[in-house]
Amino acid sequence: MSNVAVVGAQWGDEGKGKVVDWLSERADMVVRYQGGHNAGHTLVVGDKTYKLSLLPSGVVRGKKSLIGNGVVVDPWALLDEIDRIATQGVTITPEVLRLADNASLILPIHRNLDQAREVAAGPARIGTTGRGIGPAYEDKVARRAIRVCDLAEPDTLPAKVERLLAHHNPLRRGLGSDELTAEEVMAPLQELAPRLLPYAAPVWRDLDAARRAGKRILFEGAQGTMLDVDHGTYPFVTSSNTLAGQAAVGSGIGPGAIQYVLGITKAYTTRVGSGPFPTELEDAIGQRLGERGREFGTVTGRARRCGWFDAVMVRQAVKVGGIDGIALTKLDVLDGFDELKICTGYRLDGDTLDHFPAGMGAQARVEPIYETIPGWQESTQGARSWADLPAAAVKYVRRLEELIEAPVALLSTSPQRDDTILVH
Ligand code: 2SA
Ligand code: MG
Repeated sequence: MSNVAVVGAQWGDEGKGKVVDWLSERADMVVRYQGGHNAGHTLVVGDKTYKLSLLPSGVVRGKKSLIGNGVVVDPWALLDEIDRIATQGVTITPEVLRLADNASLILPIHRNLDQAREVAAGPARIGTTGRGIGPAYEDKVARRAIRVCDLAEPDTLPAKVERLLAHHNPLRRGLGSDELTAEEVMAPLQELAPRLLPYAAPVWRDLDAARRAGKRILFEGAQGTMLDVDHGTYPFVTSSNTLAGQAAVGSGIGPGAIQYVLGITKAYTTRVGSGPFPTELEDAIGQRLGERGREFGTVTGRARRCGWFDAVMVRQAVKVGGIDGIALTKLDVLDGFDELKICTGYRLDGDTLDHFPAGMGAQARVEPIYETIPGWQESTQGARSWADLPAAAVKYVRRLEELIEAPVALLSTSPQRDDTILVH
């Protein structure tokens, strides 16, 4: 298996960082292709913990790391992250990190708008990370974004910024913020350009060269399938496509280059932010999952909502995203339960559904149909082989495979990279 795309099969935070790190040892190149610094990937390498948002996880191992055109890049956040990781002993140079010159930038106006809208929405808020992701993608699709390459063309930058402000200033006025001049937007960009531009490159050429040389490329997804702007719980989604199909478009390589899609899923379910969550547990069990699983957002520190494994949702993720195999994480969080529940279908207005409906109202109303299966009392934490697992845990995993219609290819039993079981 050479080129792999790693995607979240739930609502993000499935443990992609660890799996990408595990796989990156065998890869030559790691590529981010969507999202931005709303992502939070935690890597535990020896006694060090790295928290990455925008940088591809390969950087901590010195692998060539590409930020593709499909990513929205807050240049200040990127440079801060480069500085922060340097204090942990990881030096990032333009030889290691390449930033797509055609990637769109997240500017302070995007963050302002994201946060102001969330406040204005009150209880109807999306629960965004407040990083400006949505507004930046809006500007990209509306053809008025400032892109990385624009910083290298100072002559035409003022006109581009004027165009952008013609859209943003009325919005800012409406939300009670100050209007901005082109100069106010441009000056800080011009100041950071000399630090940013050395990383800028047509990364699709690096990918093409790598492909022709038979190098192994790892595509690192952010967020998860149910946060996909098309296939997720719209409008409670992020503003990018999070499925593996996006790996090709968001980096500049043909879809045939992606030879295996690895979906990451927790052995239970979590979600941060608002929106439907059929198997959510607002009781002591949910609390126990959150505590045992240390379920707090990497970026914002928000407590994650927790619930039972939703096999309907993951099966849908397998089908819409072309997932070939699953990496199952955090099985050990389920240790010690007498019994476990798995959602195998939904009930909606007297009907039984085998899929998650598209409508916002229907999504909010579906009720999970559960199957109950025996738990196990032994610890699975740190198990390194299938034989180390209690029989009931093996049964649980096998049942999930049947229900989601995909094999579990990897089993992760702790945040430590080596605590990973290769199943097939
Ligand atoms: P946004 O900021 O526009 O992308 O938010 C829209 C929705 O997408 C969700 N979202 C996420 N959900 C889980 N994890 C994410 N990344 C961080 C992490 C989250 C954090 O990995 O820990 O630190 O809070 C992530 N990014 C976006 C978000 O909750 C909204 O529901
Ligand atoms: Mg995360």
